[in-house]
Amino acid sequence: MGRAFVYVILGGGVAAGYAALEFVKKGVSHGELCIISDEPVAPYERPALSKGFLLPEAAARLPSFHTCVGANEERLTPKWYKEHGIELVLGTGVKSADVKRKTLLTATGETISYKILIVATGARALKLEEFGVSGSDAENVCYLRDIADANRLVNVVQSCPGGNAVVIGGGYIGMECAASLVINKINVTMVFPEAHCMARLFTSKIANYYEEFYKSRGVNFVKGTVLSSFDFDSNGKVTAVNLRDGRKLSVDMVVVGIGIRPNTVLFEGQLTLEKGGIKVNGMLQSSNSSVYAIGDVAAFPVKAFGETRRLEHVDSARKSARHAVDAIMEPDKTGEFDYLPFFYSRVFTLSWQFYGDNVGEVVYYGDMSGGAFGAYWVSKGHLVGAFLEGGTKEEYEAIAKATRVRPEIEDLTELERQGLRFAVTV
Ligand code: FAD
Ligand code: NAD
Ligand code: ISD
Repeated sequence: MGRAFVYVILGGGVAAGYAALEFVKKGVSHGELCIISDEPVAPYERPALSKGFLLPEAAARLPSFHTCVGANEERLTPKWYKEHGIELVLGTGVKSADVKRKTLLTATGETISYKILIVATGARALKLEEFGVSGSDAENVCYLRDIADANRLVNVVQSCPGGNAVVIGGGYIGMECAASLVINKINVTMVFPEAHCMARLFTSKIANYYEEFYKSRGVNFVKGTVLSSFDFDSNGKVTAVNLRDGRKLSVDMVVVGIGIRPNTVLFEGQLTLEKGGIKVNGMLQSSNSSVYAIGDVAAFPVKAFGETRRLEHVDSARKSARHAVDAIMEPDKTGEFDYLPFFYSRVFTLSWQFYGDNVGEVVYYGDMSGGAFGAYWVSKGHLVGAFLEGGTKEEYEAIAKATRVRPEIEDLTELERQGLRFAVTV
């Protein structure tokens, strides 16, 4: 038993939604495209889960944040897919893939065949067990990757009003969830192994600004140590977090954000992998010419840096999706993907954007005592990265443009003196 499609998108997250819209814009025919997702809902804007979804009042709920509203485009509801003749196979995991035969086997036992496959399987949250700690299954320990996790997190927050939470991890999930918990009047302690938060991107000076802001909102920081075990009550609920430095923190709930792993397992031994993801070329095409990869799972050449990168951000998912579809539908008109890495976050009243690469020397500018501030990264005599907190739309566009242009920088002191003005005049 099986069905056959011209195009199959495996995975139903951000990249899948943006790919579907692009297929329709490029004139895909009814019955040609199928999306298979193990999530029970149509593609949605995952970033909403750690922000609007967690608000105590007027929280975002589906269908309001189906893709592609995050990029101010059409909102693709299940009705939209139906109207455009796109088969949405939801709540259905794919258990195996055979890229030679061009088939996928679903958990329901159906074989779905394709001419072109787009792998958009994203990533899974790393579990504490992978770091030697048990307790992920406890009812008050939360992860956050999908809508089921987000619903669970909301229920746990509501079960302990005014309670104590420990947030494990000082990356994106840790920072955004800690802020959302504070807004929900939960007392938060963040625990992470590094010397400062957001260690993959922020310098210690930038991190210090955010940590001080969080402290002013009541967040405690325990840095340079990790969780060693949990204490449980007789119902299996976590009551305390034991840290490797010997401290014990009493808790009502725990949120864990300790990184992700791309979902490549179906393709191991079948496609070339790199940087933990599926290696693709500038057309997002893998080592098998009938298979493309987009979003978090794709390791693609970033032209500006002359190397292959795997990015874990929504803008990259959206744009790699569009580019892959263009490459499939209009190969003669489509050049190589030329992507400028873009990351952002919004917490409390704060909002930052970063473009490019955080390598080389750092030049700070602006007002860290409350106004807009930022930093430039300069490597091999060129501007390669730019960060801005509290900018206007025009200012963010300016740092994006400046980073793309990669102007030569001769004098770091002059760059510091000009500050944001430098980007605006590039
Ligand atoms: P995903 O959106 O994760 O989609 C993958 C899909 O594939 C999922 O539906 C999954 O269930 C499905 N799938 C996987 N394996 C199978 C299988 N075998 N069979 C069937 N289906 C399968 N980035 C930003 O830049 N800014 C933000 O503010 C931001 N906020 C975020 C907040 C949260 C809570 C999270 C978790 C991520 C956030 N990100 C943010 C990252 C961003 O959401 C991801 O980069 C983006 O979702 C990647 O898109 P994707 O389509 O590659 O993967
Ligand atoms: P992350 O990579 O941003 O951060 C992981 C954090 O885990 C590290 O900063 C570190 O503090 C911590 N850590 C590592 N090993 C640990 C250990 N043994 N014990 C305790 N802590 C440990 O990953 P994340 O925060 O889990 O986010 C998951 C994914 O979601 C990422 O791909 C991220 O890009 C994405 N996301 C992005 C945004 C955004 O772009 N605004 C927001 C939310 C989530
Ligand atoms: O990019 C994003 C983001 O940060 C969100 O919260 O997309 C979502 C949507 O704006 C939610 O509607």
